[in-house]
Amino acid sequence: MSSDFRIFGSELSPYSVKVRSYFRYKGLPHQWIPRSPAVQGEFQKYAKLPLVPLVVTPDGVGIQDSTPIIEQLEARHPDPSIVPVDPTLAFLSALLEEYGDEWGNKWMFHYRWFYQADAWATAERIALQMMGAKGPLAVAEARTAVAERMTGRLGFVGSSDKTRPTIEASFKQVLVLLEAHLAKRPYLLGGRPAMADLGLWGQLYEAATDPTPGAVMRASSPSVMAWVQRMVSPAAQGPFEPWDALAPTLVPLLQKEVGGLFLPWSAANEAAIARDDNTFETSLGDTGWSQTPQKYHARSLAEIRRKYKAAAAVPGLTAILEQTGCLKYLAE
Ligand SMILES: N[C@@H](CCC(=O)N[C@@H](CS)C(=O)NCC(=O)O)C(=O)O
Repeated sequence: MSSDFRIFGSELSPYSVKVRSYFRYKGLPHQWIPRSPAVQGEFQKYAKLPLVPLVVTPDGVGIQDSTPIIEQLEARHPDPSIVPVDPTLAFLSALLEEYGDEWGNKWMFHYRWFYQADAWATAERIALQMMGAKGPLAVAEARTAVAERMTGRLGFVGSSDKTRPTIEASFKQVLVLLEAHLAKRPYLLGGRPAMADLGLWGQLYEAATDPTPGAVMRASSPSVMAWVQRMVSPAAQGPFEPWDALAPTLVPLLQKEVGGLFLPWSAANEAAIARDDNTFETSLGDTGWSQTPQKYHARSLAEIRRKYKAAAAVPGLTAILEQTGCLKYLAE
């Protein structure tokens, strides 16, 4: 049996490239296996859900869902750690990872499938990965099918004519906030990558490869683009920084984005699931939001609350969460 891990993934999947960058940083031997019909039999042997990434360990165990994948591997291969020793930073890193995975996915998915130029370009890349071996006609047919299927899923992440201004304003806002933060350091928490980088980066890496959001990023955010490039194969350049050094440019991100948009959205989504509603309406910032609830997200919100409960006694953490408007959503 091979001593390598196998990652079944896609270059177009933010959660797959997130896991691949983790493996590269840790120096864990692995094979990257693009998902296609040719590997479907092997994929199905180990996958419980039809989702990538799927990691198969050298002893033949399949693991899915990027956050648990990374947490399980981190427990077994602690060095170099992507979790800061300071428990305040460790929690904020997990919170930012969750924000990237869940809210950042809205920017990525919206821009990718809302605009025709992006939908067409991405559908072409997916079709080539899936059907490239079968020739141009199979690729052309797959491209149309992928574009139709994915455009039809825009509502699942909450993208619509109504929510478009909020999603796009948040994307542009986060670029401004990250540009200020990353102008002074290579990674979000200082000299080395953390969970926070992995979650946010997966989404922004994908956005950078799509025509519309990629053009916005290249025109406005050179430090973010340098980080996007760095995170493809991250390397430690120094230690994590202390909170006091990070705070001036990280507090605005936590306040405006995590406490201002992501967590209020999470709470409204959770309340709708509890009521068994088919749709929910809320206001985020200055605009209205409506969508079908996202069931998976209620589970990951519960998980981030569990992490907060475990860290709540850490001196200073609660004050940061209070200051940034996050506490009321986490301390329930
Ligand atoms: N929460 C999961 C999300 C995984 C996920 O949504 N994967 C998508 C691609 S990004 C997928 O496999 N979708 C099914 C498909 O494209 O056929 C994770 O973090 O791994």
